[in-house]
Amino acid sequence: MKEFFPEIPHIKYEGKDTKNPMAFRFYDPDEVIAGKKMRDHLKFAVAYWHTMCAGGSDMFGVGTHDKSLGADDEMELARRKAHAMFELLDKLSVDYFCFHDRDIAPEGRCLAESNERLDEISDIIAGLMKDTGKKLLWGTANCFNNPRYMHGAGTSPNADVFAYAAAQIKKAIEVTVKLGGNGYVYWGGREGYETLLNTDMGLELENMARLLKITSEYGRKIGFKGDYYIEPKPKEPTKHQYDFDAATVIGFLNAHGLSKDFKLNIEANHATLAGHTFQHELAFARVNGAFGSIDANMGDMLLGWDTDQFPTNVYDTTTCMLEVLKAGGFTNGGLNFDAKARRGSNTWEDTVYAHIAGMDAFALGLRMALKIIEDGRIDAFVANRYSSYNEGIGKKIVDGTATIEELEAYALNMGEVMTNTSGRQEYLENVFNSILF
Ligand code: XLS
Ligand code: NI
Ligand code: NI
Repeated sequence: MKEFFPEIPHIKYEGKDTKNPMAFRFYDPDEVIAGKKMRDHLKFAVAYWHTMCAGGSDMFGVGTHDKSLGADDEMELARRKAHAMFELLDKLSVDYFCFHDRDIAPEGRCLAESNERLDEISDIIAGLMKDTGKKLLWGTANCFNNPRYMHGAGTSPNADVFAYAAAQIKKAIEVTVKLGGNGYVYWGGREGYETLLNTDMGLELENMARLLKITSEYGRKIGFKGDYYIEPKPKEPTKHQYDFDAATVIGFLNAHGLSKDFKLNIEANHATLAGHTFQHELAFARVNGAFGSIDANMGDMLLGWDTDQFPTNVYDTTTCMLEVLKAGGFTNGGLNFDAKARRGSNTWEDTVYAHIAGMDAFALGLRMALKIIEDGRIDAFVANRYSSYNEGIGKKIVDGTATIEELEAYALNMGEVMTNTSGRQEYLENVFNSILF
């Protein structure tokens, strides 16, 4: 195939002082730090739906970025998009991609035709993967766009819709397995409600679990060895999404016996929509053994929706990479840029600048997170803060050997708690800054 983006060069690492906008300043893919290449620490992925499909349309206007790639029918466009994405992966030194079924191949007139189209395009993608060594971070099914899903997929009141969604997800998992995907994501799409006046919440939640169970078990049967992820989001498109946040999803998975086979895909912008920090969601997943993968983006403090901006906030990328390192790094997961350039940034150069900005912000975040760990002051402070659990009554509490009577006797004898020491938040914030700058 011809080169689609002759105006875009191979993006190289030129170091932090370069003024070349088509270069990395912090991301040096093959540089080894803390025992691993940067590319293996960060495991960047391009999101097919944003990078190859989204043209900038919003509720007030049509697309601004022509992504038709010179094709004049939708299947020809699908073929070209596949080739064009691999050109971008190569030029950006991104090793992974993620897709929804309907991103790679447009929906046909019936499920059978949609499936045939998926077969054709996934053959092309498989060939390109073989030629380039690029990998699939995860696949997923778009069960929210088509009007049939207007009341949800697994949570639709209409059993025919449940059946259709199950069949669509079955095929999406098959394609994921065919492409050697490391993961499969379930984002709730329209699994939620607009009003409880028309909603049987109990049945909807049970059915959502049934859909996860029947499709995930099928994946294992056909040899899917990767991770299943749920991607929490509190609202949008529905007023209340059932997969509200990490805590809600972990509770749901436990309640339905699904926790063994599911981890979480944490998206930065979804965390803030839920009223949490990105780091909170990552930490909550990690301490519950459910940390899996990340949708790397950011929201806007002044806007209450999923703006899906490319991440450029280095505080957030640093605290994110601290959590990733504490989790032992990514296994099957990675950093998927579920992000798009703004509507006014309407050229392929802008798409590339956006990826460079996100990759450099995370590369810098990784470097800073390693410096914070190496410095050791913050970790040492936290360890010391809890040191009362290392001996005496504290040790008995964490070992589970302290009885309630013993705790009462201890408290009566103590009189009053005399040793509550300062949490030193401002000191720690200053240490954090002093390491970064
Ligand atoms: C939407 C979600 C979606 C998932 C994949 O808000 O972020 O893009 O990542 O279905
Ligand atoms: Ni996402
Ligand atoms: Ni999102």
